[in-house]
Amino acid sequence: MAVTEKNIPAAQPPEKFEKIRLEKPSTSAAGFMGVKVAIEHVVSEMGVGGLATLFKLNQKNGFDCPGCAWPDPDEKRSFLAEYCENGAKAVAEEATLKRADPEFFKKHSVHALTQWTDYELGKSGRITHPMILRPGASHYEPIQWDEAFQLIADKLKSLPSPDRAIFYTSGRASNEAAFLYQLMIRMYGTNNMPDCSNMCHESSGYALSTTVGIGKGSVTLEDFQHADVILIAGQNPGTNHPRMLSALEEAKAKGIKIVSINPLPEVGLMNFKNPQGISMLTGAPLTDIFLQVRINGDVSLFKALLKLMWDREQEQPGSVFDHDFIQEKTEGFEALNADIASYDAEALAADSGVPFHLVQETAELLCSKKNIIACWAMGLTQHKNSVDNIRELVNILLLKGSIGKKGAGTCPVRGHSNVQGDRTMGIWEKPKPEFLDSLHRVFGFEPPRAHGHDTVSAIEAMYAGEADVFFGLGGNFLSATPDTNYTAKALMNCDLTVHVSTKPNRSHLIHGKTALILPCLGRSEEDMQASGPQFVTVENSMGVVHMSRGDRKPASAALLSEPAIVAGLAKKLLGSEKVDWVKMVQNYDHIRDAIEAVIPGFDSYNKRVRKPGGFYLPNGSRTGDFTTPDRKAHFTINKAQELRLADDQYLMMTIRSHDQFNTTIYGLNDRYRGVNNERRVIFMNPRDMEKAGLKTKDVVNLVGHYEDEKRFAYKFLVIPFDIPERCTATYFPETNVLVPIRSKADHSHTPTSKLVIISIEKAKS
Ligand SMILES: Nc1nc2c(c(=O)[nH]1)N[C@H]1C(S)=C(S)[C@@H](COP(=O)(O)OP(=O)(O)OC[C@H]3O[C@@H](n4cnc5c(=O)[nH]c(N)nc54)[C@H](O)[C@@H]3O)O[C@H]1N2
Ligand SMILES: Nc1nc2c(c(=O)[nH]1)N[C@H]1C(S)=C(S)[C@@H](COP(=O)(O)OP(=O)(O)OC[C@H]3O[C@@H](n4cnc5c(=O)[nH]c(N)nc54)[C@H](O)[C@@H]3O)O[C@H]1N2
Ligand SMILES: [Mo]
Repeated sequence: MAVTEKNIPAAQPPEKFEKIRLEKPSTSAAGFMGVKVAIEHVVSEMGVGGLATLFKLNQKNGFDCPGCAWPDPDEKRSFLAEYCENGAKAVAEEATLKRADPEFFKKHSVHALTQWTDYELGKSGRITHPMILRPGASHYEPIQWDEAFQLIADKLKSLPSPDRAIFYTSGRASNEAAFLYQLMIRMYGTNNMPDCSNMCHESSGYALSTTVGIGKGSVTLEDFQHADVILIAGQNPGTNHPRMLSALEEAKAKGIKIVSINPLPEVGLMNFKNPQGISMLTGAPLTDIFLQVRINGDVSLFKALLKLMWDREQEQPGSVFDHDFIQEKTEGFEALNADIASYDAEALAADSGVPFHLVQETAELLCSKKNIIACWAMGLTQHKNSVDNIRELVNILLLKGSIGKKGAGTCPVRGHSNVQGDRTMGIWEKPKPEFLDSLHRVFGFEPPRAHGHDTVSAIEAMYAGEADVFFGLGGNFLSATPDTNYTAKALMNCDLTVHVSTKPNRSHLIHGKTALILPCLGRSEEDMQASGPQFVTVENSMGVVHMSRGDRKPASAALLSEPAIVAGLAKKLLGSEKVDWVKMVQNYDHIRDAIEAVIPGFDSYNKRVRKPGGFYLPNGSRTGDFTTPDRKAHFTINKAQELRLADDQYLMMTIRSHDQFNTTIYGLNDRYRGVNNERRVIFMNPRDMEKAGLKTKDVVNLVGHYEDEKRFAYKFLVIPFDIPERCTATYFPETNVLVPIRSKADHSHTPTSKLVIISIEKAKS
């Protein structure tokens, strides 16, 4: 077997153990403990004064939570503050009083910092000054903004082709920053705009736009209160979208049924105590039916449900499917109908790992109810057949006519707080021709038409020496992407790597010949420009565009806002003939005017977005107007992925602990899963442990198997857990080293972070 790359230790979190403490997993999420932990985080990072900041979180005149993209209620906002434990952690992390200033970088060499864990790196605090690592130097040193912009512009101008530069975006960038950024990049001449979406909901975007005509979800928060059934597949809201639990709790109180589809009995979904007040449910579980699917068993499960629904429809025609809707609004029913007829529901259920009687019970529910909402996240999107996963869910909704009306529809629950807005603003390597035509019309330049690199192909290009400059607007490219050793080599091949960041991360340490860190303001901070304090705008997971205004004193006087950083570079790179970059940033209303001129749906942007709560963007699938080329919603025929495991092999999913935001590690506890003070763990089924002769806390090495390649992740502690046999779970990003660069989803190219084939070896002590 081929061993792919030698591990580059500096590129990965150090293989050192903390002091693990195991408890029984929690039986309920949030509650008083959630408030306590939130307050502890805020006070330890920001002092007692920090608590006042929480009151502005997600209020109509406050700032948007830098955590997830779950929407705020249109009308009622909770009396305390519209925050959750993990939102509080996100704010504390950004608004920390700790500083990674020039002294910090003088004291610690880049090499020394590589020995720090991601947790330690993040806890060093906010970066205060622009920093440069010159060729061959051991330490970052300060640089003036002007000199930094000139250096980047000179390098970009010297490239033989603009396509030799890569411009990454992470989903926290505001609409204003994202719009200016893509404008600069396209005027420079490339569509090389990989973004975090490529690793996240790209599969949702692809599946939805090709079936229902728009890559975004169709439901609003209000719909949750009018559904009959809410399906939640491959999502852990208790940790990653905690405010969703409040919506689910309200729905539950109305008798709406909740079905969870997950290899893990995630505590938040099973049981939730509202930290904001007295629970409406006296401790009753949220989930009505828990379908403990094996990793990647979803297509089989959905097909089994379809077959059982189909059987009922044959017995009592018209009782299950919505034939008026199918007739009027859809395309492809005949083919799907013929396909379903060939399924064997019991065999499919067996393949999915879910007991047949639970599949029957769920099918029964779906047969008898009309309004279904399907929610999903990374458990469906990060597989080879992730587009099929989502299209199969869409099939269920379409057969029931459960989209385009109140209380029903699609709900891909987005990750980063403005990841959806960034796409709307044109951060995409495959821009639509109409969007480019618009840019041409408004700004009078010829935008590049050829598609650019997505995340995976950008890494491959840098690895192959086909790109010289990497620029990241936010994010942590090295650690968030797959195949850490391969990506490290790719970045190290560059002449110049630049990161616009708030805090130190591993991407600053694995660098090109020259490396720059450009520190920016955070969401909670006041953004003062020539015309006065500015607000920015963001779009949440349900297509609401609204303002976000910070008022804290910036972490350092030397910080620039993201729009100001982009404009500063753009002026040096492109001059001010076609776009007056300085004017754009003096007052962000000018940027919003430009957005209005280019992007449909933003009429009277400046006026409407000043309205508390903002406005909804147009969304055809919400109203049953499917904007596919033939104006129909499309049924699709999908396939389960064929998997063959050797006797000693397992499926591994990489998931988030309760104490992290992606690669930012808030703490070392995964409270709901009962793991404290350690992240280097692998969750296993106790029967698998027994068969493999493994005991709790045994130290193991993980070996990834892909085609004839092997990859290694060293030193993990075995933890027994309620997870299907042959399935295992580890935390991202510690095991990204095992996710093969070439293992990506069909169509969307999302790395298969939820399905890695591994074997487990006892480590030599
Ligand atoms: N606090 C906090 N909030 C966050 C984030 C964070 O890191 N921390 N990250 C943000 C981002 S960018 C995103 S994209 C979202 C991520 O939100 P999630 O998608 O909830 O995050 P993951 O931890 O990746 O969890 C995926 C869930 O899918 C399940 N799963 C894995 N494989 C499968 C499968 O094959 N089938 C099914 N049915 N389920 C499966 C896992 O058990 C887990 O419950 O959260 C956002 N919000
Ligand atoms: N194995 C595995 N890999 C995954 C995933 C998985 O589930 N498993 N999930 C994938 C997903 S869903 C996503 S979205 C990606 C996330 O990929 P990224 O978005 O690239 O990663 P983050 O960890 O969110 O980025 C954190 C860094 O952003 C910077 N930052 C924070 N706030 C700001 C800000 O306001 N402005 C700027 N400019 N910078 C800021 C900080 O310096 C911080 O270190 O990872 C993907 N990778
Ligand atoms: Mo994400």
